[in-house]
Amino acid sequence: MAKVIITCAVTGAIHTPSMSDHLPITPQEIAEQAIAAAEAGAAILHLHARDPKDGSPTPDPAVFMQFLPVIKQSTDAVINITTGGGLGMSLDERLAAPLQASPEMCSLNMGSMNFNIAPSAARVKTWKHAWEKPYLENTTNYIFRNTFQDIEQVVERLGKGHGTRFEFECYDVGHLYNLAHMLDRKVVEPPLFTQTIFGILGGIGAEPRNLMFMKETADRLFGKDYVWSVLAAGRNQMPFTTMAGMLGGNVRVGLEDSLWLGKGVQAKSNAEQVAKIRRILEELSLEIATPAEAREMLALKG
Ligand code: KMH
Ligand code: ZN
Repeated sequence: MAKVIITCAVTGAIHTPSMSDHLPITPQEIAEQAIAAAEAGAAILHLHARDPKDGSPTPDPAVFMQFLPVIKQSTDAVINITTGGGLGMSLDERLAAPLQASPEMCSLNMGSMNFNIAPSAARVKTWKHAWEKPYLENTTNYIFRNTFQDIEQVVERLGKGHGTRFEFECYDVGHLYNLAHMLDRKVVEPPLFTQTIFGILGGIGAEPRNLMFMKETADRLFGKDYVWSVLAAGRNQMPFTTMAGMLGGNVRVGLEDSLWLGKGVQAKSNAEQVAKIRRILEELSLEIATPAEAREMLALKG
């Protein structure tokens, strides 16, 4: 059986500082947590940046450059930079840091969608920063824009321009068909690292039958041309990644996707979540892929 690639999504642009004291914000915190996650078993580190002053998501390449070299110096993990960015960023802003850093891997979101994270604001009692509440509430009227032209532009500028390969983010069944369309037209090349995503309000719900359906659809569309991975938001993170492991898939954890370790227990770090899923997978007699093995499985430039 193939080894399991663990991706860790370290901070993201969904959660805000008031939701958890453990969410890494500054370049130093992001670097420290990313390195610890790699030491715990993550072969791939999916990275966003935040404004060190107030924790708001930033596309500023100068901020990315404060932590990317530090992480590269201390780990062999694959660097995967977001092209999704955060609420309100233009495509050019979203591409600025990846184009400067030329990473082995970037995320590529496979369709436009509503993306509502406002419900998670209800749990917050006091706000640390003025931007957080409106940021979350704006998502009731937010369209996460990823048109066919946007997708092709990302592939053109990063894939063709820099040899970057992609984590294809598929939040619903239609996104798998969008990816198949890109494969048919030879816009993208196998192996397709396909991240199927469950439990984002606006995408497919976190129900086991949906996980099976997404897998079966991807099997039908891509056959041997894809490498399957799963992430699920919030409390569904560990159950869904466990199911993925049992079904021969790869997994993504990290504080971008969930602030929790278990019921009522916040994760104190990204490494804690990596260690937990690693423990579960190894208990199931599965082996964890090293960064070198992940590079080979995903045909990365290295
Ligand atoms: N926030 C995740 C559900 C991106 O950065 O491009 C998906 C993601 C998007 O990681
Ligand atoms: Zn992300």
